[in-house]
Amino acid sequence: MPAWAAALTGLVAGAVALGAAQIVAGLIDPGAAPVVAVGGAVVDATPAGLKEWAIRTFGSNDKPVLLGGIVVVLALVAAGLGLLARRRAAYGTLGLALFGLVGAAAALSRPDAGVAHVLPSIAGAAAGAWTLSRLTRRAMGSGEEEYVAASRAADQGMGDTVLTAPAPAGSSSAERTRAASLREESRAAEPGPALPAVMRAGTGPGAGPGAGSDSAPHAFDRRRLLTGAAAGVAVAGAAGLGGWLLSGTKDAELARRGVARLLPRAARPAAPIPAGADLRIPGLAPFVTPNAEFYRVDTALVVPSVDPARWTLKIHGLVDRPVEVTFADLLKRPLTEADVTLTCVSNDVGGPYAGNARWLGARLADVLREAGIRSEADMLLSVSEDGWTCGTPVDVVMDGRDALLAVAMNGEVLPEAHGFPVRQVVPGLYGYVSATKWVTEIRVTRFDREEAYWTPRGWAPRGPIKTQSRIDLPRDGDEVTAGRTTVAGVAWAQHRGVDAVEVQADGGAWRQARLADVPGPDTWRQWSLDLDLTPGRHTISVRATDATGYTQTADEVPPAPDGATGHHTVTVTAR
Ligand SMILES: Nc1nc2c(c(=O)[nH]1)N[C@H]1C(S)=C(S)[C@@H](COP(=O)(O)O)O[C@H]1N2
Ligand SMILES: [Mo]
Repeated sequence: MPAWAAALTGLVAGAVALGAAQIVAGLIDPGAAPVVAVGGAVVDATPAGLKEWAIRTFGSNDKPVLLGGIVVVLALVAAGLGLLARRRAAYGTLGLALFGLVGAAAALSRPDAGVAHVLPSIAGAAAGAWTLSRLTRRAMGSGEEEYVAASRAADQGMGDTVLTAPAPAGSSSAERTRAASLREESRAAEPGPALPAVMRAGTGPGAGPGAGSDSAPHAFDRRRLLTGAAAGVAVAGAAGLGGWLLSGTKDAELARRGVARLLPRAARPAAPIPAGADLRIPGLAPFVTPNAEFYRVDTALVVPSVDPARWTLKIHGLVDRPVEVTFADLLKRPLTEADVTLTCVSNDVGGPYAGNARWLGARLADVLREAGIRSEADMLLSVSEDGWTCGTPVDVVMDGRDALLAVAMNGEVLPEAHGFPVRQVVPGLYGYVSATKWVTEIRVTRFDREEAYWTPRGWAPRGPIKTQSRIDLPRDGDEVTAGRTTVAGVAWAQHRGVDAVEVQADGGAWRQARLADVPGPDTWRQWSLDLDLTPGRHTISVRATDATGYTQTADEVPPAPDGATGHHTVTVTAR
């Protein structure tokens, strides 16, 4: 078999393996699909710096990029296995088995894994191995049933067209000669038992009726390989699609719609957002970030799909009365509404990982007090459906701010990507230490006893949000018309509040920007200032002062370990 054909058999076998794995994963848990499981293991094993680089470089495309990269690597390996299998069929089987093992091990290493999670990888490896041998036999014309069919057809006197199948009209005599000489080469190179298994297939025990005849049981047949490959690709595609459909995205969407009808009104509604909170300047981030545009940061390659009917929140550890709250229990509580801006610790100065929403949820402090939280507790280790963990300081949650177990975002049931059915929201803390999505457990504990997900990966155990400001317009590198130019952006210092924003052009004096209204200290604050720009290049910087009187430092530090500092600066050219 020519090299390209061997590589193709490997590729198709790989595709069938992934398709089969996907459909089995669809039945069990989408997170058990080998590509997803390996991806998850890669995410967890990736050094924090590299992960930050990926988030910065690919933004919210980081997950598709990673999954795409894994698929490309798998494709190369699968093609390589096809080539190896050409030397010895067992190599192909062995390689696929090895890959099944890697997939199964990765699936088992996931924090939410059960024993059944090995099944997709095993099914995939088996389907892949079967496909590889089937395709090879088909391409080399040693498939037994073809010969049975052919000889039957011949008996019935309609043989000619069928009998030509193993050496079709399409294959030139040159090709056949080449195949034959390749065969001779490999015989010479590997005598005796080392003969490639494919080559021996026709002559060994159980060889078909056509074996040994000269009608080319071993001749490479391009057309039969290509039709077989096409069938394999179709099967792989159908299985992949089936697995995706099975994987419950539709169920979760239905469940969300069901919950929408149950969503109670707020017992403690938020004050209306002041009319002056949104300056409505084109290019400026709107005061309320629409759900569809809200940034998303998490380690979940597949959005966990949680059935609210089966969801519970277990609260245990340093409490007098451990409880397990159901979704219905939670909705029965008096719900609080709050406008809170979330911010990611890995946001660069001027970066996009901040968003503001109106959340509806039960007050976490009330729930913890009812459970009898003990005085020695200083950390809430919350755990999500997919095993991610987060450590939140108890004093912050208990100090009266709107720390919520949120069920709705901007008047809608929580979107799946933002934690459906329940997530934490704590004003003033970066997301990695507060905003657990798909939360299922809160272990009341101590910082000196437990570590959350990001801590051993180089991030600070505690993460209060640093006072920050951002210029949204003009954007860095923009060309503007000389003369009056509006500069505008947002500033945040959650739970302290923003008291002032100043703008500096070309290193000159700091000038006070006009501040928009805010409903409270927990949201970002829009600001704007009109500058007079002469023709030429200009640098514009911004800094905020929070309600404690602290003014943002100009010192630049990177996001790790506890949040970036420095002034956001843009350079524009006025013409
Ligand atoms: N389950 C889970 N929750 C999580 C995370 C995660 O990786 N897994 N990431 C956190 C981080 S780092 C941030 S910044 C916020 C982002 O919330 P969002 O995606 O709704 O904007 O979610 C937090 N909650
Ligand atoms: Mo984050």
